[in-house]
Amino acid sequence: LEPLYSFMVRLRLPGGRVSPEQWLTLDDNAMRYANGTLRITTRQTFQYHGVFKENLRGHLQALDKAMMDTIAACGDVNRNVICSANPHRSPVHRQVYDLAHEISTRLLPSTRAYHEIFLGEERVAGGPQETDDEVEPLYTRHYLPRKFKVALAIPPENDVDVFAHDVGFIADVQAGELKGFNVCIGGGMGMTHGETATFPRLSDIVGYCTPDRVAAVSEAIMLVQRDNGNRHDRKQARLKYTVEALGVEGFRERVEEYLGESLAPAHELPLTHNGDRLGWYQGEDGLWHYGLFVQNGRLADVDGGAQLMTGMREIAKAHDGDIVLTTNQNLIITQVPEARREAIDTLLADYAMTFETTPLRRHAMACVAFPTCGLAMAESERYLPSLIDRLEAIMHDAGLSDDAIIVRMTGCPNGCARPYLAEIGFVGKTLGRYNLYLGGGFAGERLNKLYRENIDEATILEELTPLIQRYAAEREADEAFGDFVVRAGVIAPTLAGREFHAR
Ligand code: SRM
Ligand code: SF4
Repeated sequence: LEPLYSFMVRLRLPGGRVSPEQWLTLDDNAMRYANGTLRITTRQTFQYHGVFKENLRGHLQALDKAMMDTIAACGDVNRNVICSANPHRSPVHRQVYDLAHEISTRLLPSTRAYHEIFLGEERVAGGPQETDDEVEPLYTRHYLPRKFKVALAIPPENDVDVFAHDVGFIADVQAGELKGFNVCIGGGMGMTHGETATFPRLSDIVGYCTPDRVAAVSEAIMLVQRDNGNRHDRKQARLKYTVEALGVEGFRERVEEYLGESLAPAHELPLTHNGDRLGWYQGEDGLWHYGLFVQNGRLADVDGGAQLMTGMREIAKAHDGDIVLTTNQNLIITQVPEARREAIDTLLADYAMTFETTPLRRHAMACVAFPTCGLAMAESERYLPSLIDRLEAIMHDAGLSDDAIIVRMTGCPNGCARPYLAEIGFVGKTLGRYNLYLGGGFAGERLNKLYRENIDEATILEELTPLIQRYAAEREADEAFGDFVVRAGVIAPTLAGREFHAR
């Protein structure tokens, strides 16, 4: 007899696209092997919670049959590669999605261990497993110092928070043609409360490359990190600290050495906003796409409320197009012909999947935290919706019901919902108490800063009410809340990660 071990299972799903058939497998697995819910993550994939050990193999084998896996979704490897949502929106979106796949495949560990352990593949004696270096040409014996993350954005949208990742690519699109990418290095969110040597950092733009070099550039950056990252202190092991140690120029020069060529000078590629396109919109080929708001990414059937699991199952049965996940924990029902829109609308209504909501809620994100995350210090996914109720009332009273402010919450400082980019960020300290951060940029271009420490809900509302009222009264045309609090001197701007803790 052994303890009742239960696991979180995370898929590798570069660019977040699944077919309706794959959706039905995902749904069936949730019902059969997990807790009956699916969780869309901030990296455009799915997590399952509550998978008992005895169900693990069956679960992964069913995913394998449907051409999905969980390889390298966790660990000191290249993680799920994310890109601006919806490959069906335009040919450029498709090209960028294909590049996300190319990067993912190129940086995938080559070990067959997953296939042997979970899929019943036989280990071949004398095969390449015999020498570790042969098994992992890129990762070699010791893998990376820490996780490694890549994101691709298509301006003007910054839905992926392109500066938050170890590597970011910003697409250069001219007259509908993909010409190349600005290359960014050194982003990351995680930090530890009270340890100022740890900090979130936005990446630096270091150059430009053509689309055919994107995978090679990703690999070169990963190898520089593999060989120069800090392997003594895990809290200093992310690429952002290697960039700090080597200097941006020093890191770039090493990348160019590994690559055997120089990066071209960066282009001017403005990003204007983050967040997702929700509701109906038309792609360049005339087909329609429906962006569905999924609160904090949790698909579940709620008694007397939204039936997102059943509703999406019925949509997957009735729909020919793909379903695409976003990096803001939402999903898109894609490739709907005009004549099928009404049928989709009917299903959305039948299962109460859409509800009137404010821009404030639509832009809010929370990490998982309790009850499944072992690192949580405070509630997040289960608490943020009720805090948004209260913030909505304050926004309403201030005449701002139609305005968006980016609010994000995490249950600990690891930063899984990228809270240090929010205009209003909450980071858990202990049960019921959060650090409050202000001043992030609306387009994901500026970090926020600590405003109040370790405060409960009553104090949060006390602090935010006058600020929101002042914003309503004093803001300039189109001025975002994060920009306003910086201009008004409420908070100092954070211009570099090292300044994050400076008051
Ligand atoms: Fe995360 C660890 C959930 C995106 C930074 N993250 C965890 C773990 C696995 C807890 C653990 O190690 O025991 C969480 C599982 C909770 C649960 O019960 O499901 C967890 N992270 C998540 C997800 C599900 C949050 C969400 O609500 O969507 C996201 C899944 C991503 C995926 O699909 O691959 C998730 N995590 C992120 C992001 C955002 C991103 O990648 O864009 C970050 C910040 C960006 C970054 O990496 O810098 C992030 N997670 C962390 C860290 C801190 C890393 C650091 O550099 O300090 C940890 C802890 C660690 O690695 O030691 C962590
Ligand atoms: Fe868990 Fe912390 Fe990540 Fe939230 S931010 S999911 S509490 S590790």
